[in-house]
Amino acid sequence: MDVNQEQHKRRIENIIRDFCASPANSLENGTGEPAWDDAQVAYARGDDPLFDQLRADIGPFYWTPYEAFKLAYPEMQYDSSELAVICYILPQTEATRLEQRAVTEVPAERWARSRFHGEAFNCALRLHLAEQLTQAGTPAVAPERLPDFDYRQSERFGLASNWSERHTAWVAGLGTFGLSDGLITRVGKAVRFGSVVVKMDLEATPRPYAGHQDWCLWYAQGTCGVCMQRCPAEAITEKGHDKPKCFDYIRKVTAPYVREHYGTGATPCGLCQVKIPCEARVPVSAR
Ligand code: B12
Ligand code: SF4
Ligand code: SF4
Repeated sequence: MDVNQEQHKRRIENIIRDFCASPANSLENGTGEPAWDDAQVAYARGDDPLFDQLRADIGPFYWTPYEAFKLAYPEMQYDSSELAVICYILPQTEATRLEQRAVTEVPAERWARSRFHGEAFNCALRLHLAEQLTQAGTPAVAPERLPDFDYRQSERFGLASNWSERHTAWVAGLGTFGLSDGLITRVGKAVRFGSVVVKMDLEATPRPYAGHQDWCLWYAQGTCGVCMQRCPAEAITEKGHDKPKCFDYIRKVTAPYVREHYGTGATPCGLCQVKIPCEARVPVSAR
């Protein structure tokens, strides 16, 4: 990597690391306990052909990095080769994973807090990173925070957002999809993601996989399927993830439960993200 590239990446990673080390990274449970472990960062090129392929697969409403950037900077002249996408993983802490492993019907308190306060932190991190880069002369935008970010109906995939954090992470080499739909990363599936598009020349992180499901035991070796047993709504089957079933369970059961018992908002569940072989690692051995 040339010196410039190395400097740019170090600066980006320092912004993320410093923000994660701040008191904002909190479960807000009165102990100062952080919501997230150390972030992992990777990069994709704005002109990676996979972004166009995703749009073709998901639907015309889906944003490429070029389109997301255009919404923030409509007057600017640029092409997609001048853009890069910074993707990061925020791993659940061991304490949160341990507590979540013990539950079978509704999420544990730490998990609910990480979905609510931890995602608020993630939203702030997306904006902070974009703002810091923009102030330093490299315009940037967090697509998930754009006013037009929304859900649509994809002909092939049902409910779908116009910017997918985990598809972006897949392009950036961070992981592959599992039977449950969750993206399995080097630090497992019990994580959240964020991303920022920036007008900067950054080398892409190599993708250490060929297929989009390579790191799931079910698809790679025809074994496992443990996430099916973990789902109390029977929303995961041999055919994959039934989104409407999952959505209904979260809206009707887990969201009201956490509101009443923990005083947290948002839509947590994630029982299928722990007590499974891919909880905190890639379960498929390198071949
Ligand atoms: C809408 C949404 C939901 C909805 C609908 C879920 C859904 N769409 O799958 C509901 C409420 C059900 C939900 C539930 C959960 N969610 Co949610 N959700 C989202 C959101 C906002 C948009 C997802 C989306 O529409 N993506 C676009 C569509 C097209 O993607 P998709 O249908 O999932 O993709 C499938 C196909 O495209 C398929 N595929 C088929 N063919 C091909 C071919 C190729 C080449 C590729 C690449 C893919 C592919 O791959 C995917 C998996 O099968 C994202 C945040 C974001 N902006 O990305 C979070 C997000 C996906 N959720 C997340 C989490 C953590 C959860 C929950 C655990 C809740 C919780 N926090 O406790 C559960 C887990 C459900 C599950 N089994 O995965 C994380 C994902 C973590 C992970 N490891 O994957 C995200 C990324 C949020 C974040 N910022 O980190 N979620
Ligand atoms: S629990 Fe097993 S089948 Fe489910 S996503 Fe993880 S590796 Fe794949
Ligand atoms: S988030 Fe909950 S309801 Fe949805 S698939 Fe996972 S375990 Fe099932």
